[in-house]
Order: sequence, then C-alpha cells, then structure tokens
Amino acid sequence: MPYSKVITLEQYIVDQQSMYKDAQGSLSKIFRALELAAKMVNRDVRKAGLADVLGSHGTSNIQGEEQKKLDVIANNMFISSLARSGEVCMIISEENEDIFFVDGADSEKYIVAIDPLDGSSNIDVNASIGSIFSIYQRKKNQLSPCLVDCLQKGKHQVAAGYFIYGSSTMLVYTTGLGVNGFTLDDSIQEFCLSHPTIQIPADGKIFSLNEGNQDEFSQGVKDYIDFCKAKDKESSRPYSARYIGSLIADFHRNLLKGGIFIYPATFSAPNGKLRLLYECNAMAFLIEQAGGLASSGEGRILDIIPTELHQRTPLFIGSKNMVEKALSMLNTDQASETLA
Ligand code: AHM
Ligand code: MG
Repeated sequence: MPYSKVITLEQYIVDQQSMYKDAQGSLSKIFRALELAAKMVNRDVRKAGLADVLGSHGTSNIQGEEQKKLDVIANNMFISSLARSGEVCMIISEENEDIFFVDGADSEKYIVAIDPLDGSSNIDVNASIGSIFSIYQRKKNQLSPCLVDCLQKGKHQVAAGYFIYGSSTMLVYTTGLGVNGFTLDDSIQEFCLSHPTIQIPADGKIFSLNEGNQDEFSQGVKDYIDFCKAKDKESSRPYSARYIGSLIADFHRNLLKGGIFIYPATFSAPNGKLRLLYECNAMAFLIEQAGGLASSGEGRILDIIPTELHQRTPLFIGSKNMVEKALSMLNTDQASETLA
C-alpha cells in the first residue's frame, strides 16, 4: 500500500466519530487504552523466549485453570490502561473473580469485558494467541455501577474486537458498522488499516473443533463431523480440519477464508468451555457484522441473557451456510429458531 494511503487506527476512529452521536470521543479514548495495552503485551509476546515471561505463574484463575505468567501480565496491562482512560467504570476479566471497579469513576458510562490473553496453552509453543474485548454502556436506570450493568445481552455491545499476536499483530474490531482489520506497523508502532470491510464467505471449506473430545459430543455434532469429512465434489467436501486451540487464531483464519468453528457442549461440560462475556459475545458481534452466524446450538449467542460473570456457552460460529447446516443437524427446536 503506498504510504500516502496509510490510515492509522487513530485517524480512522476520528473519521468515524461523527457516526456515533453518543460517543463524543469516549470510544476513541477506550480504544487508545486498549491499543496501548495490546502494544505492551505484543512487546512481551515477541520476546517471550528471552524475557522471563514463559511458563506458569503458579496460580489458578476463577475457573480453576492454571494461569500462565503472560495471562497475569496481560491482565494487569489491560486493566491498568483501561482504568486510566477516564471513560470506564468497571472492567470484568476472565482472569478476575469479581468486577474491577475503577476508583473515582462511578459516573463513567462504559464497561469493558476482556479475555486478556486467549489461547494461553499456546503461549509456550509460539503459536498465535490474542486478546479479546467487548465494550458496553451502563444501563441508564442504575445509580452506581453494579453487576446488573455487566450482565447485558451481547447484542447491546457498543464495540468488540480482538488483537491477534500472530505472524503479524492485528486488531480486528466492529462498532456495529462492519468489521475492519488493522495491522501493526512495527516501524511506526501504529495499527494501520489493512483489511477494510471484512466479510466472511457464506460457504467455506474448513471445520475447526477439538475432535479429541468426539466421544463426549452429542449425536448431532458427530453427524455434522461425518458430513464435513464425507466426499462430495459439488460441495467441495471433505472439508479441511484446522484447529489451533486458540479461539482467536481459529476464528481469524475462518473469518478471512470461510469456515466453521465449533466448541460444543460435551457430556462432562454441558455448557461447553468458552466464556460468554469474555469470548463468545465479542466473536458473535464480529461474525454477524461480517455476514456470518453465531449460535449456542439453542439460539443466537447475542440474545443470551447472562446470569453470571463467568458463564460458559457452547459455540457454533462462522460462515452462514455452514453454521446453518450444523444447526440443522443438531435437530433441536431451538436450533431451528436461530435459522428462522
Ligand atoms: P483460554 O482463554 O484460557 O486460553 O481458554 C480458551 C481456549 C480457546 O482459545 C480455545 O478455542 C479453547 O480454549 C481450546 O480448548 P481445548 O484445548 O479444550 O480444545
Ligand atoms: Mg480465552
């Protein structure tokens, strides 16, 4: 791209500002805070093998999962940067048991939900990882910031996106006006528009799920896997199986190429593994804005009313026709509601 056409994230947000009457510059301050934290995480990720940031932190998070050093570092960076933005009253994080109330920010109207480092199991093996965020506004009838403000349906997100620390570092986000991707230009340390108006192909040739858990899947999910593997020239099957075990990396590939990502319910984890507020809502907002679908198998992800901060949900997400096909094979009344 010729340099005269470079559009930085900052410029892009300022240009878009006129479209959000309520935002008044608040969103750009929050984005600046997210961007700063992501650049610091990126710096640590890039030299992870040299600095003392690999391996376990020796603690567990609220879900009983081992915390890696980088999980803790990223969590601190995002929280401290967002807290300093002057626009956020509460931050909820996959790594924290409770809400982080920002000191002296009771009158601020934004809440940010984060998975500061998604795909933690890939940190030590140099595969792609990322950070996920969702931004909400407080409900108008609440006097002071409280849990109810955090438990909003995903369809009320004001903005959502992710940073991916991959072969390059990118930010992909939406404010409800389509999806755009920005690549970090290391030499100027700016995110620059590289993937304008991303649309996911309606059909794809990739299916992504942890097949190791197959014995634990419902018959419908097993049937869909068999469908993906069956030979059929007309529909380009068998599809390719691609699974990194890092939601952002699997999602990002499928978003650009077309595909379906599934983390279904299993017999031992009936709500699946992924978290509604920190992972699924952001991805669902993005995929719908890019022309795809996201369902729990029982309905639209963005319509789920959260009842707790660390709630999990099964997830079927990706190309519209592929998700519709998978849901049709689950054979539940609720799955067909998503198709309606
Ligand atoms: P994390 O947020 O603790 O890293 O956990 C979520 C990750 C997702 O990125 C990924 O899709 C999933 O866990 C992989 O789980 P599994 O190893 O069970 O396939
Ligand atoms: Mg995660």
